[in-house]
Amino acid sequence: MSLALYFHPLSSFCQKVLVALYESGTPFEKRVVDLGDPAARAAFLKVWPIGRFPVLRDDARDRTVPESSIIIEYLAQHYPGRTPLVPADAEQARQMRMRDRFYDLYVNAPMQKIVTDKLRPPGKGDPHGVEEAKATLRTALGMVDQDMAAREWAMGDAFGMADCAAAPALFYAEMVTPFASAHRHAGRYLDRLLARPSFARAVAEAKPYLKLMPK
Ligand SMILES: N[C@@H](CCC(=O)N[C@@H](CS)C(=O)NCC(=O)O)C(=O)O
Repeated sequence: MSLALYFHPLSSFCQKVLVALYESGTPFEKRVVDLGDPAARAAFLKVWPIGRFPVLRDDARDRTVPESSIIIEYLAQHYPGRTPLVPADAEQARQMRMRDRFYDLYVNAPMQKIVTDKLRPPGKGDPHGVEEAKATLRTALGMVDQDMAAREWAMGDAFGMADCAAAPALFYAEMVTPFASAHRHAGRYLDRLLARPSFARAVAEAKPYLKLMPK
C-alpha cells in the first residue's frame, strides 16, 4: 500500500483527514502515533520535525505531506476517489478553501486552545488566551449558524473538504462550549455531519479515547 497516515483517532485535525479518506474510499495504512510515548514521539519527529499530525506518507511518489488541508488537496489531486473533495471549478474551489480555513482557524483552533489549556501544568495556564479563544469561537459559531440556514453542506449540495474540516471542529466545539440549542442551524448541520458514514466512523474510532479529553 502506497499511502500511510500518521495520526491519532482523538485528534480533530486527524479526523478531518480520516473523513476525507473514508469519503474517497482510498486505501491507506494507519500509523497511530502516541505522542505521550517518548519513543513514538521521537520516531514521529523524524518524519515531521514540527511534531503535529496528521501527516501523510506516499511511498509511491516519495512525498511526505503534512497539514490537513494540504493532505486533502494532495489526495484530491493524486488519488481522486468517489467523493470529489475539491471542486474542479476555480471559483467554487476558492470558496471551498475559504470555508475550510474558516473552520480550521476560527472553530478548530480556538476549540483546541480551550482544551489544551486544561492540560497545562498548574500555574502555567493562559486565561487571557482562553477568553480570546472563547470569544472567537462564539463569533464563528454565530456565523456558521447564519451560513447554514439554507445549506445542507458547507458549499451547498455537495459534501467536500470544508465539511471534512467542519465535522470534528463542530463536534468538539459542542463538547467544549455547547452551541446546538442556541444555534439551531449550526446544530442541525452537526447532526447531518454525525450521520454521515465517514464521520460516524471517525467518531466511533475515537470513542475509546474520548475519556482522555480533559474536563
Ligand atoms: N494546521 C495543522 C494543525 C495540526 C494540529 O494542530 N494537530 C494537533 C492534534 S489535533 C497536534 O498534532 N497536536 C500535538 C502537539 O501539539 O503536540 C493541520 O491542519 O494539520
